[in-house]
Amino acid sequence: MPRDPLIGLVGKPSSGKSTTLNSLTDATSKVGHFTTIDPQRAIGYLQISCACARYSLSARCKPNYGSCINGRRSVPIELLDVAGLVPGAHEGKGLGNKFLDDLRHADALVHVVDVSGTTDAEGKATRGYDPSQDIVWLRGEVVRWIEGNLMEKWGGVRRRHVATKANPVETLQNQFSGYGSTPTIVARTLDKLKIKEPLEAWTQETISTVVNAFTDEKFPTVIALNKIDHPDADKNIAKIAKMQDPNSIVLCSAISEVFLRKLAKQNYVRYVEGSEFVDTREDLIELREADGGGLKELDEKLKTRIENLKDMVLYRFGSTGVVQVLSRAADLLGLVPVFPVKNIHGFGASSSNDAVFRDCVLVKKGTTIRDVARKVMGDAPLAYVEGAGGVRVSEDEVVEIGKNDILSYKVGR
Ligand SMILES: Nc1nc2c(ncn2[C@@H]2O[C@H](COP(=O)(O)OP(=O)(O)OP(=O)(O)O)[C@@H](O)[C@H]2O)c(=O)[nH]1
Ligand SMILES: [Mg+2]
Repeated sequence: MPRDPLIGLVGKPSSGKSTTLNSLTDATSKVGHFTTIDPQRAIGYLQISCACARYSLSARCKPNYGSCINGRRSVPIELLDVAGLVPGAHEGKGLGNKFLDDLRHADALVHVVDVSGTTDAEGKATRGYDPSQDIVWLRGEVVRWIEGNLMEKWGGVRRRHVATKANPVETLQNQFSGYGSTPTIVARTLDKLKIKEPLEAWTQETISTVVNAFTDEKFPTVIALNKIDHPDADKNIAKIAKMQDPNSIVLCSAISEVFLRKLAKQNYVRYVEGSEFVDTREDLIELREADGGGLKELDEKLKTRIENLKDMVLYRFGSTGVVQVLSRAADLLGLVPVFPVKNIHGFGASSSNDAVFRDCVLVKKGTTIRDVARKVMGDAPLAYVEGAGGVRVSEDEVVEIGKNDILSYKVGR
């Protein structure tokens, strides 16, 4: 059965992993140096465009989990806050081995980088540190952890490979299954590399190349440049932007998102999560909204903080960026939101006032209608499946955004 997708947050101590997690969830994981000792799982919300928008049914869209506002739906997704990694983690430094082990089940990683340069490689306070280094060494730690585990057994692996006349995909998959790998992932890794030598003749260099490519396939990584609210961030962002694939980078200020969500919860501001829109009572009165939207009065100190946050983050970057961090991870994974409905004509509703599209599941690209059925219904016997328009669809077909993503499963023999 396909597991729910899991996004792992990694980074050195004090880069802002727990703050990022908190900004995306309602959990309160403790914030501070080396405070995260055990992996913490929490539910964050991924913003997607909901199927209700396609049918102009947004007014009646009432998700069982998460929310949907004007067709922007927040779907729960599992996040894992891994404790801070330091250089040498793969050799056990700073409990690194244990922390790396926690990553095994992640489908994608978010590397939270302190782009302000105010913490060194170990997470200690400093000024002027070059955060582009963190991107390089952290990736190196992940690769060397996997490579180290493989090399420990390589002699035996090679002998068995020859003795059993296995193919390289089988042999490697046996070694990589502990990372939640699949034969498809291993096959894709090897296809891209086009290695000519047989596995038993692989040199150390070839093995490193394979592990590197496997890391790319198994752990697609978003680089979240955090703390953009800090005045030192700009020059570091510019440098990193030149070195990295722009698609892998997202700018964010986790602390700003935490602050805005807290103020919104306490009814001081109206804030659309992930957007640049923050309104205070005064703003709303100016916009002729009676009663200032029912918001509370702010004191001068809070007003100034909000103004600063708008100037330093929202107006310059368009948002605090954390919602976009998750969206980018979902893009890298090619996640597809699927909407199982009872009634394919009413989209879940039996009468015209009922709520529609109550359920939504996130699956990885390449998932079939049958896989989704197993996830949604377990072992219940399937009679047939209907797609949008009430047409029957084959269980072998793959689900995609806009195609086979609204499904009605009929049970029975
Ligand atoms: N200026 C600024 N500070 C931030 C931001 N995000 C986090 N911080 C601060 O950075 C420090 C560390 O944040 P944490 O979220 O605890 O960092 P962590 O990566 O979870 O650290 P460990 O659990 O020790 O690995 C705290 O003082 C946060 O307030 C941000 O966006 N901007
Ligand atoms: Mg933490």
